[in-house]
Amino acid sequence: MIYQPAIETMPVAQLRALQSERFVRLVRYMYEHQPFYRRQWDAHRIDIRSVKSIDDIGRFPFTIKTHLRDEYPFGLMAVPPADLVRIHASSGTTGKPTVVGYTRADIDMFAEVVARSLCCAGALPGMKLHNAYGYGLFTGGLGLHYGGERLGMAVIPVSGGMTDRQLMLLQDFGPEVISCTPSYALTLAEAIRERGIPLEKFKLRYAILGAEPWTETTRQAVEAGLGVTATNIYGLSEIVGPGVSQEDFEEKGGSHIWEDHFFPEIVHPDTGEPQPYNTEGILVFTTLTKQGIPLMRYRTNDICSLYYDSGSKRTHIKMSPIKGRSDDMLIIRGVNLFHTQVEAVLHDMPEFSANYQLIIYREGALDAVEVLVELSEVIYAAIGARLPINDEFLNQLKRRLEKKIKDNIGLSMRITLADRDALPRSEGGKLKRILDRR
Ligand code: DLL
Repeated sequence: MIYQPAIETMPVAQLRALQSERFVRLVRYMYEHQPFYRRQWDAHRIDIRSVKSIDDIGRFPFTIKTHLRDEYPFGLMAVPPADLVRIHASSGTTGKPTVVGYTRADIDMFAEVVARSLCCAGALPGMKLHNAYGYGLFTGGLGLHYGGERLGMAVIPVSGGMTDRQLMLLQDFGPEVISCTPSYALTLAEAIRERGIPLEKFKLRYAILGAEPWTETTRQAVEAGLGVTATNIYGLSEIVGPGVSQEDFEEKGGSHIWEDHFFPEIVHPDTGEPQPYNTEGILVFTTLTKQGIPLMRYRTNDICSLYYDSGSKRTHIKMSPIKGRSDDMLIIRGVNLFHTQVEAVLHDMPEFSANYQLIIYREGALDAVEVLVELSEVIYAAIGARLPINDEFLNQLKRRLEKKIKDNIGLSMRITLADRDALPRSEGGKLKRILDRR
């Protein structure tokens, strides 16, 4: 089902006209209500009266996370605190978090784009949504919650963690849809297998996974382990939360960005120059309809590319899966590395599981990478429960993975087979895949 067909299938030229109209209005609104932008644009001598369409967007400077931090907590808000109905904050690992305030209209828009996303993921009114995203300052829990209700689903606000209780509710309540991080979906799938619960005990059909990068390796494991069709939901609190983009459950591959609310650009990481479609770079968003804290050309630091898919049911532009964040990119012996690249290599080798971790360490003066990876159930079934260390077969397997990584990524990495269940699992939130020991 398409939730809002008139918008989601709007011809691109019409969509562009709508964006232009909204953009011109936005620029005036921001100039009047956000002193930060007035100062910044005055300094850049931007005459906002000369802004006529979305094509003028390139004249505006970027917004970066530091700007939000500098204005902590409420300096960037365009409305007085009394007009806000909710405040979220991103979990910054260092320093102050970034704070986002929502007016009633913002919450309404947030619910609308998440309802759209849920439908795009296969969910229908009347279904039940087991929402295992964390409730709290993080936008995942409440974001999916309001979107599910808007669509007409019964939302079960489980939040993350307490896996056994989740398994009980999944069986007893029989939700057709689950939302959680991909790493937590793996945890659930594994727990189901370990406890020997047959998939017939569940009614799950769709999983909506996001908040961290993931690849086809994880998709396969989650789809098989939970008996679902799994799709990608993307978003960030600065822009709204989840529901900025969503993958269609029948098309898969890329995710539609809801362009009537969020105008996307891809820019070059170093020069900031706009990049053509199908070229990788930094994803930048301008919020076209937000009231509480509209942002102009916000650099997400997420790496992906944009493209129009003429074979799609909807007209909105698609983004490729996020490869990683530019600030999380490792540079190892001159080679750029995201952990998702290693995950993608694992995809071609069913002998390995989707549980892996990268350890970055020093080897003399150079940086080096160790891949810790667990074997898949296929192998355990074949060799018995524990890992025999000197088995020639396992050494061969390691060498094959080593070569595949070298061929695909261009780096030699040390492969270590981790004992079963030795690697950290997600307990509900985002999982840390990289351990920097330098
Ligand atoms: O993670 C919002 C969200 C909640 C999205 C639930 C999807 C589902 P933040 O905590 O502000 O917001 O983190 C945003 O997480 O810039 C990306 O780096 C990463 N991220 C989010 N979704 C995806 C995804 C939420 N589907 C940051 N794939 C973003 C890859 C993702 N990375």
